[in-house]
Amino acid sequence: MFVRIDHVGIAVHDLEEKIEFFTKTFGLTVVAREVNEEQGVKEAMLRVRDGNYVQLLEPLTPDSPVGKFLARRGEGVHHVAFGVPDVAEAMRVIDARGVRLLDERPRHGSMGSSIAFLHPKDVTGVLTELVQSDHPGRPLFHGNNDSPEG
Ligand code: V0V
Ligand code: CO
Repeated sequence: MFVRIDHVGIAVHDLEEKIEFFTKTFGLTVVAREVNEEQGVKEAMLRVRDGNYVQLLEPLTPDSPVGKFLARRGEGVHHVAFGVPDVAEAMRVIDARGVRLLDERPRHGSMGSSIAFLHPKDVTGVLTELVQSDHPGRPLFHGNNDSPEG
């Protein structure tokens, strides 16, 4: 059901400072920025290639998911997000396989996507996100996964 690694979410204290670091150090480009009140984050998507991103996440409040994570563990990888063709269908199948869903229905995610989270304790300690997107910059999958292009 996973068609790509869509993004790696990284918790940061200062979004602007870390955008500067990732763009200057690795030559990545910011392709989207959003404040997501429901998720409690200010975030930026940095493109590695179409469909594959680094997501930098700054908490809006200390009691949000990313705020609590930063207080407990400090900056670092917060979640891994996989692209799926149909998030509602993926949720149904994964739920039936006994993994706890953190969302009852898909939520609004970056660049117009529909997202849902799985409990980290049921995925070997990894907070896992499902992403469905029909954004042109997020193709379902690449025709040839062996030859990355620019
Ligand atoms: C908490 N735990 C984690 C974790 N956060 N483990 C791995 N990765 C993380 N990010 C562990 C924590 O250490 C505890 O383990 C256990 O899970 C239960 O923690 P808790 O005290 O219940 O923690 P809470 O209240 O912080 O809740 C954790 C969860 C929460 C994962 C349930 O953060 C959540 O609902 N997250 C989903 C929404 C989210 O993260 N949104 C921000 C990204 P021990 O100590 O018991 O062993 S928004 C986004 O990605 C967007 C918009 C997008 O992509 O478009
Ligand atoms: Co994410």
